Amino acid sequence: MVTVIMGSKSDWETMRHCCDVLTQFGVPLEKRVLSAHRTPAAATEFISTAEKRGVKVIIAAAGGAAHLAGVAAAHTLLPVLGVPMESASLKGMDSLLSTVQMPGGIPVGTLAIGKPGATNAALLAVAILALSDAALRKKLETFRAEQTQKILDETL
Ligand code: RP5
Repeated sequence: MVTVIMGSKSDWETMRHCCDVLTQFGVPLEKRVLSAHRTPAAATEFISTAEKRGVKVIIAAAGGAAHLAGVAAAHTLLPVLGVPMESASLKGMDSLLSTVQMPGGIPVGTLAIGKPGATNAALLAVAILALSDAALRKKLETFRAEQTQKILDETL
């Protein structure tokens, strides 16, 4: 199972793409709005208990002073993938830097800003899970082959 958390419901329009990809691969997921700043106790409780619920990968999206992925990583040994949300004032550069610039010792695998990052977080989670799931690996191979063929078939 994969956990997808986001700092605000306003992140959902972007993060729905992440959940759509996980669903497309048949990966069970749980999704919640939880904030490192607005709901710190609930966020840490949810993250700390994720492994016991059978979660294997955590995807955390936040924008602005985006601390959710870092806080998540501090509270679990599970791999944490961070998705910086595109912010109105700084176009997501604030989110990107505050997600990616973790101190050595507590890693967050940071993806691209916005929709590409949301999609790729799901694909990276699938790749991690596929290391120990042959059926999922097959689905990933098929996805890549179809994607390649789609590009090769493009006409202009
Ligand atoms: C962050 O602040 C959220 O992840 C969101 O990207 C940003 C803005 O949140 P709202 O003011 O739209 O709730 O915590």
